[in-house]
Amino acid sequence: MDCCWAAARYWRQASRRPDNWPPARGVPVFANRFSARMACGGGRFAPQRLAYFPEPAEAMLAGLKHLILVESVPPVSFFGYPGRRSYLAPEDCAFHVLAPIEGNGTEALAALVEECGVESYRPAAPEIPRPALPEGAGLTPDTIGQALASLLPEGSIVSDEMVSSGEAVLQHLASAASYDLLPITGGAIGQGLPLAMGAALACPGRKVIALEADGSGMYTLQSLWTMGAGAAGCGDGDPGESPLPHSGYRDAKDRRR
Ligand SMILES: Cc1ncc(C[n+]2csc(CCOP(=O)(O)OP(=O)(O)O)c2C)c(N)n1
Repeated sequence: MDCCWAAARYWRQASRRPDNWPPARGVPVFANRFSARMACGGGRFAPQRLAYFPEPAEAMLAGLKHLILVESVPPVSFFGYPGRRSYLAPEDCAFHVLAPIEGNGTEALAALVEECGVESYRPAAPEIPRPALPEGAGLTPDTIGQALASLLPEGSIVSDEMVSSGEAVLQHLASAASYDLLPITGGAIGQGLPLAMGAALACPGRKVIALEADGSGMYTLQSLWTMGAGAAGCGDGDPGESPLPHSGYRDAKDRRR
């Protein structure tokens, strides 16, 4: 499960009933930037994912005195930078483990809700209208995000290795249909394309979309061949879609004739 998800659900319940649980108002809910999978879109509450780079991540956590960890560990930078602390939260921030990383965050949060005397219920996901396609605009991270939010099929899987373009694209997907986000899980680049290929093999009925930065993609270009050659029934032009200028391999098409 995604810990912040559950936290968000209960927090939203509390925030809808401000008279019942005033201390819960305004509590920020963060999601681990490096969680391997996160359910998103479909009108779900979207916890703030910590930024990829340490400077903006530190700015997001600045001033926090307490961080409650639910199936998570204290957030650290993805690289050890000389002269910088690895921990992203302020030095005087206290960590409280509500559920350890191998624990059951859902149960822990449910127990917390009960302890606080707040009625528990699962709010219905609101209907969010799909945004219109951008018209006559150039290809930018914003227009890619808008187009995806408009067209993403329900239940899609998105492999995200956009690096510095990521936030600009993903901010638009809050209004997309329900999808699973598979982000890069650390500083070592090159995972996005093979991850998309693996997801397509594992979930043949679902649309898999690889959002790939060009520099990162160069580390594992072989995946494009695997996709283009239609490996394991994932061919026919639908193993994964990439905004990289890739319109198919003529050689692979010729071989299929
Ligand atoms: C395996 C590995 N080798 C080298 C690096 C160093 N590195 C960090 S970012 C980067 C280039 C990323 O370019 P791109 O994917 O186009 O993303 P952008 O920064 O342009 O958004 C490199 C080579 C790394 N992070 N991981």
